[in-house]
Amino acid sequence: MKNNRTCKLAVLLFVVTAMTARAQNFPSNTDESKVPPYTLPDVLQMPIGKTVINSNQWLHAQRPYIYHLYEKNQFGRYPATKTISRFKILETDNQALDGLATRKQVRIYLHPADTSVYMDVLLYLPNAVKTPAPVFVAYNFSGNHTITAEKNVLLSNRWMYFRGKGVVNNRATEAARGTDTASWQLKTILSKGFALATAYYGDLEPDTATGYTTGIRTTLKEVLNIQPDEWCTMGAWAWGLSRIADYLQTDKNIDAGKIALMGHSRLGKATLWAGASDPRFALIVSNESGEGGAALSRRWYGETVQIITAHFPHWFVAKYKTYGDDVTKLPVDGHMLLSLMAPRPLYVASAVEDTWSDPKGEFLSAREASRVYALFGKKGIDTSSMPPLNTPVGETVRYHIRSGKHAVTLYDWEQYLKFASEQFGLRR
Ligand code: GTR
Repeated sequence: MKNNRTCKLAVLLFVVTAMTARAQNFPSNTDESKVPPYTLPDVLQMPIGKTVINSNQWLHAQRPYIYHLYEKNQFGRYPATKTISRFKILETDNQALDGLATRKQVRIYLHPADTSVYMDVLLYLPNAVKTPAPVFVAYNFSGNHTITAEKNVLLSNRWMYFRGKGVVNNRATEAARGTDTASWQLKTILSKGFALATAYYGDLEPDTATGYTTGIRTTLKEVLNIQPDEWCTMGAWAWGLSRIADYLQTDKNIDAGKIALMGHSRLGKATLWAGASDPRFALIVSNESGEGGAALSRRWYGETVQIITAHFPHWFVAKYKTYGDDVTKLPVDGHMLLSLMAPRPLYVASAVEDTWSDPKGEFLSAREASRVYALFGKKGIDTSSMPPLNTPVGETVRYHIRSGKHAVTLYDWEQYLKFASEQFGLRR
């Protein structure tokens, strides 16, 4: 009888322990007092044991080493291309937005023969700027037609992940036109003298686990000589940003030396990988990119590697998922991804209610990456405590935490435009 009870107790204890271990593995934490201590890999520590002491060592040894770690563990290979894109101007209006801008819609054909493989770029150029304009490049989440109410902007016929207003059976309808103007602040961007180039991220690959079967990882497999599992959805999206840069370099109204990249959330992660992979992007903005982007995976707060790879297995290469159980084995962390932007200006932004992206982790990551900027004589973020709300800090690396939710707001754009004007040496 006693033995029996002991046995039952032992079984119960085992089950409880197993459940607790599992619960500790899986959940996310949003209680700062529960964040356990952690140690980040030292971004300046070379594999041969030495510490990087100058920009030359960084550029020629440490940076390629860290970039390779990202290829291997998180994003896969970034296929090289011999400018395969062809461009077709589908539409132009030099009196768009009541004369404020010239609108162009450009189709970028990505396949040498198959004309069904393309992405459509919506470009607004500021009419008041008579010289080639600096430009912000940023993907949109639900089609070019959502960023403005202008009637002539082509309605995307692609599959839509987000089922917002006007999306029926995962396809856009006319009712979706202009439904996301708040995230874009077109008039502000243009009146500050910047152009804006945007494209729908789903033009490259639908945002699902099987999206690769119809996306560029399949349609361009032979052209780019890369198998779908050698890269990932994030990689495909990032690569598409480089194709936008290909076009912008050919447009005489654009200053190709002043191409800034901005990305929000999942597209912020893709943006950071594009910034790391393509030096033509002269300035990079991460808006609440969170886990797998600017945030620190080793800091147990908000989304985790385990959660993100369970929900979005296609976003990263399969290897990334293997670190879910023990993130200390991951050879990289968010600060190392940010460091790959150096010495180019970098803006990292969070929102206070967006705990899922771990604002503090994003801040600490930007601060840590600033050590690399110091090698170039550039000042990044040198304060160790989080700044107050709505108070940007830092110079070549800048950070803010905004009041409010996970979004891109007018406040965010105002900071990015000011930052880009300063960093590009423009008087705006
Ligand atoms: C969430 C995801 C985040 C972030 C976000 C978004 O569901 O967990 O990593 O990328 O989506 O893109 O809106």
